[in-house]
Amino acid sequence: MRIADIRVTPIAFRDPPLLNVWGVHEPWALRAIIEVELADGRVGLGESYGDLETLANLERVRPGLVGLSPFDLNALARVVYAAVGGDPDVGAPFPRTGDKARATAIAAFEVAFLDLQGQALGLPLHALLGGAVRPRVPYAAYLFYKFARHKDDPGYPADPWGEVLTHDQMVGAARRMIELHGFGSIKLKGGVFEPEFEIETLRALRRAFPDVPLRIDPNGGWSVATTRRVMPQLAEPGLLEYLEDPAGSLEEMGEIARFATMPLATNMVTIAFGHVPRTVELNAVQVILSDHHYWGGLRATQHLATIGRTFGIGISMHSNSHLGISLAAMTHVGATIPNLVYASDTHYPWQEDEVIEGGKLAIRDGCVDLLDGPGLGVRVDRAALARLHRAYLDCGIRVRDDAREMRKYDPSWNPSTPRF
Ligand code: GKR
Ligand code: MG
Repeated sequence: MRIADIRVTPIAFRDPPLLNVWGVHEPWALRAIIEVELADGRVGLGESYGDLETLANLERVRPGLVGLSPFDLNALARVVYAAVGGDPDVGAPFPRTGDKARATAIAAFEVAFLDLQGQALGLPLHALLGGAVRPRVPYAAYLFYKFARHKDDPGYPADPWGEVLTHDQMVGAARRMIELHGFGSIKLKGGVFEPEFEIETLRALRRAFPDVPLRIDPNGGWSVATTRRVMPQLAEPGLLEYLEDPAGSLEEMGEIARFATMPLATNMVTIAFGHVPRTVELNAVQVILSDHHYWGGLRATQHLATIGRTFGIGISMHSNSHLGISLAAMTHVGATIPNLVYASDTHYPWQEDEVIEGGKLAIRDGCVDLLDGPGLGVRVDRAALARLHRAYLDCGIRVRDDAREMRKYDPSWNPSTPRF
């Protein structure tokens, strides 16, 4: 059972004008779809980032994988290390390090290898990963402030969510998302407006949904002093489940942890195994949002969960704009992690395009049910893949740049953090 061919196809799909600390989402989000094919025609699938750096790394790795068995995950890692190289970067700060590039490449192919293993054994991926500990995996309603439409006409109709710039509009968006998908937790993407304004939005959400756990994530947009200033408001009883990445460095998060009255979460300061010792030393975060796409794959996510259990750190999962192959992979691994104690992030409800057969996976009662087909349990829709690849070729975006997009609305926009 040997790998005969590998295809990496960059795609672009429609993305709404969602706001964050760096700017606003562009009309097209990029991903790469990975197909690892055996001589008998069976195909394993992966989904990763579609920026030029990731594509170049995947391309460097690709030829070395032909001829391997999809069961040889250690050989996959060796090929990636040899092809991507780079510094060990242990403890290097966000963003991107050589460590992250290697972990990203391993993850992209590992999911496809595991998909093939599952197909060969007739087992769903969650069974291959040690067995499901829950019948479905919970996700959170991921709310963003947003513009009603993109600045330049992207050639497709505006999204159905409209403008979300006020507290009432945010409550409306939450209501719609909960009606559509039954979410039982809410995450507010912050770092867009003054913290006091965003806390007012949280209070409005709390009034509208008294029992739903709430989180806010300013993506490192607040200074330590600002976080200290607003802590009494954030600490209002029952307001927050956790506070995610108020500040952008591990040391600052450690400082905030000394006066925060709620758990701190991160997908920005602890993003590689090399960051874990310092994280623990500082007690900087109490929740790590894993992301198999850059932690090194599904097995690495399980390793991280074990480390979390060792140090009493809760585990959840982070997301970027993504499609169904990623959601399937997250759901399989999420089902196997006993200490996945928080509903995970997903941008999926914001996405209108899909690359898998049968269209979008369902999120019901805030959860994705386990996929029980062999392997990942999803297949690529070749016509959709060709259409979204065409969109990639046509859209002209090659690297995500939310700041460049924001400068179309505000030419003086400066994305440097902390903003507040
Ligand atoms: O999609 O705008 C966004 C998010 O801000 C994303 O870029 C982050 O990576 O979702 C992420 C987060 O939780 O920080
Ligand atoms: Mg985050």
